[in-house]
Amino acid sequence: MSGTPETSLPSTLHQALAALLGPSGLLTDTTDTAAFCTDWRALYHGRCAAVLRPASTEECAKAVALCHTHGVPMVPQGGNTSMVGGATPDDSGRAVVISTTRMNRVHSIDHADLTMTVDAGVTLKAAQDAAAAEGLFLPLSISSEGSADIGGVLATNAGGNNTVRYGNARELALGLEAVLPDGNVLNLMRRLRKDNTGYALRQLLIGAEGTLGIITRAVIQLQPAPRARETALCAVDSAAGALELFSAFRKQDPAAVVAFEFMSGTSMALVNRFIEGAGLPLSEPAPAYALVELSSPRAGDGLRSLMEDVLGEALESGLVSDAVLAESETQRNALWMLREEHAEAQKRAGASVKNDVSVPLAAIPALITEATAACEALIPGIRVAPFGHIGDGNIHFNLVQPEQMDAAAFSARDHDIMDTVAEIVRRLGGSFSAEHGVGQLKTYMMPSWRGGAELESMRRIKNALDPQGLMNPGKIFPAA
Ligand code: FAD
Ligand code: 2HG
Ligand code: ZN
Repeated sequence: MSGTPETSLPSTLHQALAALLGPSGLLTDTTDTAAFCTDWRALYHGRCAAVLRPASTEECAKAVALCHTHGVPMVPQGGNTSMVGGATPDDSGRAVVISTTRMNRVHSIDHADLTMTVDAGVTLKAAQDAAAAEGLFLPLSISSEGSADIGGVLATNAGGNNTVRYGNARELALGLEAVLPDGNVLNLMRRLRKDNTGYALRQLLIGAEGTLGIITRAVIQLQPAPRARETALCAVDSAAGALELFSAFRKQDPAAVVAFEFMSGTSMALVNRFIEGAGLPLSEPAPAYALVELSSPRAGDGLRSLMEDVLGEALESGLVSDAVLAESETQRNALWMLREEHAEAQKRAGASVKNDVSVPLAAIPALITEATAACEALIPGIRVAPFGHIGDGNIHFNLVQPEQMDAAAFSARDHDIMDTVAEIVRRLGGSFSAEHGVGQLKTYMMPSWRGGAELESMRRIKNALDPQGLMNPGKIFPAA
């Protein structure tokens, strides 16, 4: 049975969009649009007047210009993996979702410049694979990379598993093209490493969560492919232990460390319980774990001896109680699976509240101890399941509902929990959102965290580029 359009576009707009985008570029049936109106976490269930799927920058620009003329709100969407409801329309049914999935060409790879030129709708995984096929490496890795696309990772300035060595998405983008809220195309596709000619507008679009325009193409910096790689899972007694281990690796060779991830015993136990095929390759469960990866573009770069030296000493001193080194790509994948399935495992464990926070590295042990005590006092039985990119100071301080508690009752406490953790993070000099952004989930935190001149400057920039407030309304900015 086919669904019915819940809301209709103004008929002149509908006709113009149909003529521009064709049948596969314009979806109005609710059975087709429903998936675009719910987020990965199923926190938000919006509605939209239509989903527009332009196949090129030109089509996207014309579609945006038409929506602008008709005063129709637009919600840019890539892989729809936002953790903060960033790509979900509100429930008014007035907005259109503009999906980039049909803009999906890898245009070129330049071996001299070490860059790739890609459309926004190329998934991160497809971009990584295209680079690998040419003996190169795209150094951005996130668990959602099979769905998240280049436009989405740039719009959210995604971080991830290799940020510790190569930086966030922002650091990787040399060029950008975007359609502004009025349909004008901003072409910043210069692939220059040096270019000091006024404001770096591409950096404004990056991390703007779709509130300033729709990213349509980008030039991404690549690296030579790794030829040597060592991966180990280590049992430690605490986050402080993991940090000490991180420091030991960094002292030996900071350039070799391409990932350093933390997993609490509780969060690892959820992976082992809820993810098929997961299994801890250590003699017994530990209070916490570190996953470390070293890599080099030079084969036989002595990484194995670096790994063995550092771990040997750490095992001897008791800093690490047990460790396993990957002896093959299959084993490496199995170790990474234990880390990458954390989000999925927590989703299956029931309702959860996510705090994607960052603090200075030295404050991580205090964050974990203090926030654990505060949350346990707030909701007895709450499951404290932190994990994350400890080498970047970014901990996903996630809380899973008590086993016997009603999921809706737990979710209703989300602000209590977020505020409790946020106050500790604030005291420790951190940020309430390290990599997932603000979206619609965390707009309420903006005035107290970014208020005054900072939020006012953001509003002025928004108003200058989007005076009608049509581009991704309700995101980043709290209602005035
Ligand atoms: P969407 O979810 O579609 O959109 C995200 C935001 O960007 C929205 O505000 C949307 O309006 C905007 N947007 C999307 N495309 C465009 C565009 N072309 N132009 C302008 N604005 C646009 N994030 C991390 O940083 N690090 C992680 O390690 C990480 N791991 C994750 C693991 C899982 C399992 C999941 C579900 C999410 C994870 N995330 C992570 C969050 C999310 O995947 C990232 O933020 C990702 O970058 C979003 O990409 P997307 O294409 O899915 O964007
Ligand atoms: C990760 O690092 C993602 O795996 C998801 O950022 C974090 O589930 C989360 O909170
Ligand atoms: Zn993360």
